[in-house]
Amino acid sequence: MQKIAETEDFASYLDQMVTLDPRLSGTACVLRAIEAAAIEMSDLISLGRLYGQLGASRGSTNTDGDVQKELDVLANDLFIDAFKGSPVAAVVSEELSEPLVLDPAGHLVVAMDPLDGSSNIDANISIGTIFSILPMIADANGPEAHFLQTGRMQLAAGFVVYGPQTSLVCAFESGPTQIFILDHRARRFIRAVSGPVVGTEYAEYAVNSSNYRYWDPPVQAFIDDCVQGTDGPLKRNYNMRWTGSLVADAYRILLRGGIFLYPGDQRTGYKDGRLRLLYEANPVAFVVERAGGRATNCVHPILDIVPSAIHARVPLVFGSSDTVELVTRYHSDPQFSAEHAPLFGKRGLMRI
Ligand code: AFP
Repeated sequence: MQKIAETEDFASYLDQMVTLDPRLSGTACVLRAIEAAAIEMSDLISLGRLYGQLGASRGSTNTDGDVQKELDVLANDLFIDAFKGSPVAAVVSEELSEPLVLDPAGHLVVAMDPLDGSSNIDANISIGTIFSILPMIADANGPEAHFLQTGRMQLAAGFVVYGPQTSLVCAFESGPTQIFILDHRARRFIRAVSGPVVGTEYAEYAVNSSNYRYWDPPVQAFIDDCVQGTDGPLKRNYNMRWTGSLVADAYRILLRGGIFLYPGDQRTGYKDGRLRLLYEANPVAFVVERAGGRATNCVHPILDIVPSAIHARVPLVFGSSDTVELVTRYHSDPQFSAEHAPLFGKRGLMRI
């Protein structure tokens, strides 16, 4: 096996970041805990049904109202146990209705989706863990208050993709996004991409098109124009991908560009879309922006949004900066959107 330079693994990267800024030692401790738990998760997930009915429902529901899968709860417990050895004062998890207080002497809080994409478990499609590390705030009125900060306050954030490779995507407040791949033989994450750049060359959109009839007109107009390709006003042919797993779509966009949309829609409970601000949109926006991309709620930067509650949802659009800004224009400039509507009033090729 080729000798990997010591400076190229996740542990060495964390050491480098702490050397540059000793105040990050607590954050690095939390990230080491996430790394260890992710390796354990990767082992379990790779066994699939051999380990047990990981995709089986437990009869309980999470804050999404989604039925909890065996692996959802197992992942939640595994990461929370891992945090107990680090300065984490409290955790918000998609699997827990209220913040969980851990170390009262801790100075950090963590928001996480311990297992994102769990409806894909039995289909052997990539799933993931998403994490956001925030500083505690002074004079907070209860544990929840620490989490109601904008995403710009994140000290570090990222996600793990349990796929053909188990990859860890991470960024600190300062410095570019980094991508590490798990070497199962050495049981450590090795740096694979330092400073990925979300390109603008690749015309590809990720959206669940079955919701088309529920979208607001600007989103319909944008997707219509993508579908029309070079025959339409965008003069580009677009490809489409939808994995049903945010981390898989985010990883692909980090590496080759494109745009992801989960907008609000007219379905009950989906006014602000499906994805959660604290532990899905903010961490993804954090790493995408540090890779030169953009992330908005269709109009405003995700990282500027003050959470109204720990499980608040938010419409999410992220990816190549020019395309994200184009979607904003469809929303903010009705004339532009109308001009892009196909002539003769027919709303596009995708009337459903
Ligand atoms: P699950 O964790 O319930 O599978 O949801 C996954 C997810 O939160 C995100 O990873 C996907 O991008 C999105 O939902 C898929 O949503 P739809 O099932 O509505 O397409």
